[in-house]
Amino acid sequence: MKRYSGNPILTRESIPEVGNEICNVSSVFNPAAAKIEDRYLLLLRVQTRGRKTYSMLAESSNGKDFKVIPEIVEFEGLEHIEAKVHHIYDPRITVIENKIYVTYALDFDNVCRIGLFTTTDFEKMKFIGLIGEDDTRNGVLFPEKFDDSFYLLERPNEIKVENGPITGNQIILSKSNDLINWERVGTVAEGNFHYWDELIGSGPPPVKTKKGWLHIYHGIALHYSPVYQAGVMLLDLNDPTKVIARSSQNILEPREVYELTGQVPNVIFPSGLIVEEYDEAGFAKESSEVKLYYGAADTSVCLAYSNISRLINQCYE
Ligand code: BMA
Repeated sequence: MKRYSGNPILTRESIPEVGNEICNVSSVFNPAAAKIEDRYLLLLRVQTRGRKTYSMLAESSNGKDFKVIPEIVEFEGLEHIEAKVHHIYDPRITVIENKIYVTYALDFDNVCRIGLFTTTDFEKMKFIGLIGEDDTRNGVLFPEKFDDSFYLLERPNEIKVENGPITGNQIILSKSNDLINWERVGTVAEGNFHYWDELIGSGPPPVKTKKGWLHIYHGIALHYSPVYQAGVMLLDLNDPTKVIARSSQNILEPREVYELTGQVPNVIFPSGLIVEEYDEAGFAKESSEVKLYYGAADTSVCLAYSNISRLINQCYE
């Protein structure tokens, strides 16, 4: 990937004041992305100095210069959950049959779940339900239904890292025909202990290409302190539990000062992806530019470029 020279594209200074809560915030990071009728949208994770998490929207006409809208995104329907939700964060946006879905991680007392929401305007998120496994994160919906089912990649939290959160080393596939009841289909990929991707989790939603589902994910190397990087894999179009190819090297790793230092150092967290061109059958064009939006050091939002054919080739390297 090639970093945009104007990085970071959003910092704490980009966040306008909203009421008493959003004022001189700590950080903005891990954005979801969508391009809707030529408008580039980023759904932002904004963290206050009280370590409260809010969602805010930024928009742009060129995908580089974003303006943050001075409003807090509202969540509707969470009163149906009995347990206390502490944080709602790390969104991913998927548009399926013209309907906008957003998956978020929801932190409860001792567990993390994936919450599924739908929205028409990004001002209000309507809660659909808690989906996937009982303790899980990094939930990402596929952009289309197949075999009459919705498909979800998720990362069950099964590993406790010293001084860190409960995390995991496998991405699994789940399916549902009503978005409410989900069943595990199987394992898609596992972490490679001793290498750059010891623990893994999905990044943005997979992209349909003629060669397979192209999927960017994060890998964590567990040195003395973890290093988060981005990698890429290609999954079978009909059976995404089959990995066709997976890059042995990362495609983006912390190197710039804004990635090396911050609230959590050494973090590149890929979470939003815009593919500029699709063909008439809905496959991403191999020549299409790709914009990857990522959180840097849990502190700011950055942009990196590539194209579909380079990313596919990288899966085989
Ligand atoms: C993960 C998630 C991400 C975060 C990353 C690095 O466990 O909490 O939101 O960016 O850690 O701190």
